[in-house]
Amino acid sequence: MTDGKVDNMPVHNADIAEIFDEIANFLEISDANPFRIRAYRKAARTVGSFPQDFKTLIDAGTLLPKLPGIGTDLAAKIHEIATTGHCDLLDTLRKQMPPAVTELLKVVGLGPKRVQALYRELGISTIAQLKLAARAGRIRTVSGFGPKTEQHILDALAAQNEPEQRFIRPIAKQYAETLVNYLQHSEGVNQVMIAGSYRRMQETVGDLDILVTTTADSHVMEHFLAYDEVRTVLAHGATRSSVALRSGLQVDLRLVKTENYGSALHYFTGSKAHNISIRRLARAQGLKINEYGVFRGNRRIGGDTEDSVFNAVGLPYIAPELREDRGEIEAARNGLLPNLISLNDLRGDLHVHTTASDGKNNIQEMAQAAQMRGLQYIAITDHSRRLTVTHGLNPEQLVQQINEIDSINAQDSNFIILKGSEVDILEDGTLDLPDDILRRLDIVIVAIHSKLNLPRESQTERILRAMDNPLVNLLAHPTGRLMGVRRESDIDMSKIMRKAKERNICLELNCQPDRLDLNDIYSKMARDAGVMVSINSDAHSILDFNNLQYGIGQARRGWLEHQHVINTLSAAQVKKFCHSTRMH
Ligand code: DGT
Ligand code: CA
Ligand code: CA
Repeated sequence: MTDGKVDNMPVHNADIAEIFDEIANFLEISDANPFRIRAYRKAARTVGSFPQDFKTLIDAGTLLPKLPGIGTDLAAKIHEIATTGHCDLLDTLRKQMPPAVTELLKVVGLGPKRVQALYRELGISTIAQLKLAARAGRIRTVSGFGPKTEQHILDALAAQNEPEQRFIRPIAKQYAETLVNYLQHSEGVNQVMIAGSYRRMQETVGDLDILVTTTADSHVMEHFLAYDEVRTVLAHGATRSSVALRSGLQVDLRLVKTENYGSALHYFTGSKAHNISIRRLARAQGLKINEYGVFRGNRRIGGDTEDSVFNAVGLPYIAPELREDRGEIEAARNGLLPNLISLNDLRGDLHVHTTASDGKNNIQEMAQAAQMRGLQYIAITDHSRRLTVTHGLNPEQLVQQINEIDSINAQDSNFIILKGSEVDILEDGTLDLPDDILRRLDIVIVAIHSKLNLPRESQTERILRAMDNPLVNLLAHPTGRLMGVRRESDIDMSKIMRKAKERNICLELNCQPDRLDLNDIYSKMARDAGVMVSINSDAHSILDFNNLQYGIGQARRGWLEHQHVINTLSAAQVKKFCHSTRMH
């Protein structure tokens, strides 16, 4: 997994510890002397928690300190691993084992004792054999195994074969936050940080990558494995472990040293493509980068903070959301990194539903909830009549709502409610409400909700035709995708963008976590095309304003700055913008 290894990366105590642990595993499987096995286990712990780098000591010609439980034989092995990155004994043991045993050990989390028992009693040495035996109920016949363990093995195997299950952010967040909180309460823990796609604010998360720094004698690894929510331990080592939670979410936990924290965080934040480009840049400058630091020869010149990693290769800090190798390194080099939008920049929300259509709260409740989140205005944009399942409004009902909003606004000048509608685009591209009523609104949103599978050309034409109506201000959830339910509609986005630019129509970045539509790529496309984006909750209840954070995450991945987003403007400016394109 760590392609850094081929870079001839410096050997650290953690690597030595890992090799000792692996040796102990193999010794255990091959029925070696228990004292010898224990000696390696103990050495792994001692080496892993030793505060100075053995490799550095050896390179400096310093004699290795005397350590409890480390005799001449083990000291020689430390020396061997530190200088070569390998251990002959491990290589020999590995060769003596059927190759799949390593796989059994790693993946199923059976532990050496059990792997050995299965090997000896049932001749199981491959995953396929293990699966057959478990299905046939033969595992439970081995002493020390019961039906429960057998089921556990079947579950673990099934989990491996499942098509990759990705979690949308709010779900991942829920599991991540409780776990982080749990880890933070473990003794001796300093920092707990989630890296990977989660930190890059990706719309879905494959697994969580958690980094932890600790004081010397922390038992955070044991604490992690003992977490209530752990269903299966997939791998267990001195410095890295992987588990599957009951939810199915996989978590990788890595213990890193405080002085390596920055480089480890950078490495495990990724993306992989970004890392590769950064390393290429480093190489061109005669430097080497891996999760342990930035090196010139054997000298370490950065890695305690992420800043130091970027600075070592001559770059300013790059926000995690941008790290996709989509031009961020070049932008950083040229001083052209975007000043990314943040949640605080939003002054209003232009897409909000109420009980008048399919929302759960009335106008005042929605307004109050938005105000409590620091917003200055919302646009009430209930569905139009065509959407009968949502109790869409007919012209009379919309007029009634317009009057109601006027009277609410008259009572309270601290918060502004804009009058709007989410008008359905009919199949022929005409709108579901007549112009004379749309003209009375502050903002007109259009969207398709039916016939989402039209062929590309007709779908695109349909939307373009709607956008040609001079009263239209905003195209909501442009692609119509619903993660886990349906793919995006087949539309020619560059044509839509061109029309939006020409007609000064905003494209929505809908913040519902299973929509996040526009996505990151399209958001950046809008930015590049000079099309304004509107980051809207599409709230159907007071709780939904909480979703704005996910839209902001996506917007940041799309390089958006506050000036690219219409609802960073004041209510008056938004009204003006919306009316500026109307022909009277
Ligand atoms: P995910 O989990 O599928 O949502 O996406 P990530 O980005 O979290 O990917 P993951 O969990 O496989 O790995 C976490 C980070 O570790 C990844 O973003 C970059 C780093 N990484 C993993 N494998 C490699 C590798 O082979 N080479 C490099 N350069 N970096 C890697
Ligand atoms: Ca991940
Ligand atoms: Ca991972």
